[in-house]
Amino acid sequence: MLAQERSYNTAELQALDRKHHFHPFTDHKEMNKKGTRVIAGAENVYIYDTDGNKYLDAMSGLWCVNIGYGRTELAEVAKLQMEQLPYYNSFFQTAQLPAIELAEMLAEVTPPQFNRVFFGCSGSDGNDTVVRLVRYYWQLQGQENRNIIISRHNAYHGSTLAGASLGGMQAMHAQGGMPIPNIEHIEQPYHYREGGGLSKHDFGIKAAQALEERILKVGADRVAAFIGEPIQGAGGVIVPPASYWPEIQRICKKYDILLVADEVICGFGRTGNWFGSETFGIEADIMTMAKGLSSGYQPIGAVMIADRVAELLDEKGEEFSHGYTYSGHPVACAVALKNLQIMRDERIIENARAETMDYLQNQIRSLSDHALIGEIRGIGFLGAIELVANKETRDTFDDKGSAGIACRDACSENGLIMRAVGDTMILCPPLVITRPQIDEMVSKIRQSLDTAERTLV
Ligand code: PXG
Repeated sequence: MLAQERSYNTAELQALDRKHHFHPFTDHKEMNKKGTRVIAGAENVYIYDTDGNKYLDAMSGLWCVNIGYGRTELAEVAKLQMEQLPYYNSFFQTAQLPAIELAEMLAEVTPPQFNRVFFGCSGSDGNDTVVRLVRYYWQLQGQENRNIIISRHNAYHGSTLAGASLGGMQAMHAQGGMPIPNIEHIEQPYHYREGGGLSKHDFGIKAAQALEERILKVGADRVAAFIGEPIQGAGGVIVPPASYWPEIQRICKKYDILLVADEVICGFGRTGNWFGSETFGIEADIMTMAKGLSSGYQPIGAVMIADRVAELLDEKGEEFSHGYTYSGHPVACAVALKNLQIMRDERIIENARAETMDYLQNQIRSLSDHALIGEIRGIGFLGAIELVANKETRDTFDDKGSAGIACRDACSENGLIMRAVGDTMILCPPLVITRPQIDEMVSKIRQSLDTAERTLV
């Protein structure tokens, strides 16, 4: 019997949850007013709660279920692997088959400069690894002072101390002594809100040149790396102008600074190519990956290391004093490997690109006549709908994200899961979403916008 067909006592589950569960990124007072939505099962692009309600999950969980829910092949490999070898580590010169095979597969699907991988459990710990790795890289070359990493305001790189410090989220920094030392933040390429009247092209160049200005300010011999998401996800799906990344690349090359692409959201087909770096022509030295790596079926993250970095580590390095008990966890690796094999063998990215990607982007843009919509942006299977009170002035209803909350709540009433980042509604559906499902999603969005509009004015 499928989870969604069983019967549950939702009120009892909610009471237990309220009593014992401290949730991530949750205002518990708000949540407890209505009780958590308890999810019981999922299939394809739909999730089901314990009251039997069905929702189209336009967020792929948390930007991760790229392959869609319910792929039993992944459950089967997890079972087999647990029976054969549920755990062994990769420390102290040992290895096991799934980690070796996944490493080989990652070398195959990532851009050509990548042939080595360090495994972790999430995107956050991956970015901790990045901080350790880039500082170690410069240390090995006798440049200990090259330890500054430049990131951007409104970036999201995770929730560990290093991840949140690299990120540019003020609310996170405000809760506990962050950023850690030697992290700098520059402006983000957010044309709609911060373009200052410039064309997209000129603004993209200007936003990228903030990197050069900061490098010169802190001293070129101090800067170890620049990190960026090809498209900022949690910041509100900020799609940079086409001029942005080539200019960032040029500046990194000029000052010999490592370029880190945080592909945690953009990786594994999200932008219509295997990696966001390919969509934007970024030639990264390091890539952080998680989420779509296993389509969220297992917690796993990975940091890809380009040959030029790996060769130096091999040549000059001793022991890299860093690693996690679950680095290269065999069950997580086996599941991730199967996920990637399915993506490759079923040509999920190529098919989605050919059949639904442009359709999705066109359909969401068909909403632009709605009175609440200021801007619609997106690439591949990522989209953002920014809500405003006034299309001309771009004014919002307030600075509390009320429009976003109203629309998000209306969505869930209408059987649609969307995420609100302030007043920006986010779309990140599984890559296997079909055209009729896109139609269903877009019509539910329009319906929800209408409801939100009525509550706001
Ligand atoms: N980098 C990026 C670009 C991310 O989007 C992380 C790193 C951290 O990954 P882990 O696996 O440690 O969560 C992320 C995660 C949201 C939301 O509300 C976004 C993320 C995670 C949780 C919530 O949009 N992104």
